[in-house]
Amino acid sequence: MAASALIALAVSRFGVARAPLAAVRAPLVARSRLLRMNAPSPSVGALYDVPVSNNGARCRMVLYYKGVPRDEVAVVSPAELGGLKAPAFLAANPQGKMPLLTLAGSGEPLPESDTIARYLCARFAGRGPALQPSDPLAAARSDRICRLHDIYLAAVQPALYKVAGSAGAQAFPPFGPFGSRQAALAELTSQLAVLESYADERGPYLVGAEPTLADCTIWPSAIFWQTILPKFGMPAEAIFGPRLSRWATHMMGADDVGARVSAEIRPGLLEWEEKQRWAPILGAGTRDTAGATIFDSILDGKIPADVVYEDELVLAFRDIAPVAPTHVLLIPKRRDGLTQLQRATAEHKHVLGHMLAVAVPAIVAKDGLDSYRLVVNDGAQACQSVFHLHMHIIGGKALTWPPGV
Ligand SMILES: N[C@@H](CCC(=O)N[C@@H](CS)C(=O)NCC(=O)O)C(=O)O
Repeated sequence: MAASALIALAVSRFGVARAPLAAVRAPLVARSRLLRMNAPSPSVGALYDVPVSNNGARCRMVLYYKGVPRDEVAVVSPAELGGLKAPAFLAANPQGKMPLLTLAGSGEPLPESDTIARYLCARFAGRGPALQPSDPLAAARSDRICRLHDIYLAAVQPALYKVAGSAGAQAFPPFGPFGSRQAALAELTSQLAVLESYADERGPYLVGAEPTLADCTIWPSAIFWQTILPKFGMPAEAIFGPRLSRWATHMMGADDVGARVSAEIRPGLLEWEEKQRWAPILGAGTRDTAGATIFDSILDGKIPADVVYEDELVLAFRDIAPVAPTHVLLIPKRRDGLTQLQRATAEHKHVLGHMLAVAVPAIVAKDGLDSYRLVVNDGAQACQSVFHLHMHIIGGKALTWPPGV
């Protein structure tokens, strides 16, 4: 790559930092602005990152453990390049994500926190703890935790705080390969059990007596889990088993680097809270404040119903005032704000799709119907009487058209 690194002064939220501002393919306008600043450059590179970023904090922990000063690696906000999705940033990291390390001199961009962390370990090998153990088994134990994080935990991490339908141009939707937030969060908690089994029994670090890349990788995300999972009803004490609980106490109370990164991340999460980040996110706290309906009594078993179908998401039972030989009401078990169809958001896509593509076919098959009508009365004027979304499945006789208008 052509040696085209640019030099600039940057002020990050971590304090004043002098940094080369990316350099590589920055647009000319940014380039001339940066060159005018004429400030000394960090000798190794600039880490584009913000304090709340857990992936970035992995790299910052390496820098902190190794005591790398800001005049060697500066920490710079991506805003200096116009933001993550600005052409100058995308030119260096086409994924539009932080962290990104741009190397001084060559301007070579290194994206991906695991790659950056390993580069920094190698580049500053003689300083601080190795973080990559020389013992092959210890190294493998650290690596398997990093892999667990990046492949299984990180895939569903955005379910903690990203609204559905917000994926945009991102490579992964917030629920990862899962259909719903609930399923993604269930996966996250089951992967935390795997992490618990990988954590060293005695510690105090995840792989024994010394910190490794495993701690740098997991600790920033652990701060997210501890802060956010309780919003989805998971008790704080149930998030980590005994090994991870002991480790988290050590990282927070006895490890300066752990405490420092926590102090960087937590205010960012608090700011998200203050900006109502979780308000539109289904299941984070109580969003559905409408009163209980007769369907809640049926779901609770307090009122008997002639149930024809049930699975983990929905319940179907025969209408007590049938208008045709088959007249079944199909409801989501968790109302989750779906008092009526017009309240549906992208968060409800999974349950709505499940009703149409899984539950309805099963129900009509049971009654041997090859013709039927699905009706959703959406609102009082459309004759909705119970405000808990429901579908009427009507059939078993010749129906007329138009339907009751
Ligand atoms: N696999 C990447 C993931 C990077 C990532 O997801 N970064 C987040 C911040 S922690 C980000 O840039 N999010 C903003 C976005 O995706 O627009 C890594 O480990 O570096």
